[in-house]
Amino acid sequence: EPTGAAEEGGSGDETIAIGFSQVGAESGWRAANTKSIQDTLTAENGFDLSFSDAQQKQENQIQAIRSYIAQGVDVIAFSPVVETGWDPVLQEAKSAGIPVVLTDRAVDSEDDTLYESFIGSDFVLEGEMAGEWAAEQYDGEGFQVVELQGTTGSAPAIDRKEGFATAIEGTDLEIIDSQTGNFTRTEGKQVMEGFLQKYDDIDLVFAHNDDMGLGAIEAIEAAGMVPGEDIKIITIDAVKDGMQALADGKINYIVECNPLLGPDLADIAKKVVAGEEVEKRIVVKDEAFDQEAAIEALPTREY
Ligand code: GYE
Repeated sequence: EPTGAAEEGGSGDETIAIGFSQVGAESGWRAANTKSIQDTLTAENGFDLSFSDAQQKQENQIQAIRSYIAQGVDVIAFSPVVETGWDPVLQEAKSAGIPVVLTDRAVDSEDDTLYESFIGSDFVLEGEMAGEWAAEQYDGEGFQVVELQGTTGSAPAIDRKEGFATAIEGTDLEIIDSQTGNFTRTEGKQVMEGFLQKYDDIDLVFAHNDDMGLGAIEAIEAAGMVPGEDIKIITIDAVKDGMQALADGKINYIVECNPLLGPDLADIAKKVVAGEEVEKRIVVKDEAFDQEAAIEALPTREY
């Protein structure tokens, strides 16, 4: 394989073959994340991208990673659907000399030599920001809270749950039930329907992403109640549909999770392939929005 510079009128760089195993297409956040990756890891930017969608199944991701190893790509990137169970396949990549970059979600492994870098938000902090706002607004009102969790075993579900619980400790907000809606609108709606049948005094929904919150809105409206008023809603992500619902008063507060990870991934992938040192952890910064802030942000919102 030819290496190095001095080719005819080119960029001076060799194309980087990168395999990316995406979680799935479960949410608006995921769609924006996929678009960012596909728009950034382009031929013009020096990449040859192989992209696969694991449909929220770890075995599909493991299979995709194995096929990237077999292809002999220069770098593998993926967003692990769940936290545990990655050591064997990451060990295989390491033995093959192929660097791995984690984007969006973390793995739970004792051995941090199995990947080069992890680019993504601080999900515990996101949960805390959601819980702090809830406490500020509603402490003292004896609020009963139901929680719509993300995909069981995923980093954002585990961390957002923990962050929120920590932030409402010592207040009179009480989480009366918590179930997974798998980060999808359909399952968020179904789980909320179940909660509404089971409890007649739900005051607040904390949904681990906008899509499940949007599903909950449908269930609340179908039950003849007004989302954002009769039942308050806090979500995480701040994708367009969520921000629109916040602007419309159907959601009360959204903590952002920035999905535009393509540029950071391109940068890290280039460095890793060039054998440069990279930061082990790159934390993406997130804001939060109330109704007024959403109305202001919507016209120029990228995702
Ligand atoms: O919040 C959710 C998506 O891993 C941060 O996955 C991501 C989460 C995001 O399905 O909408």
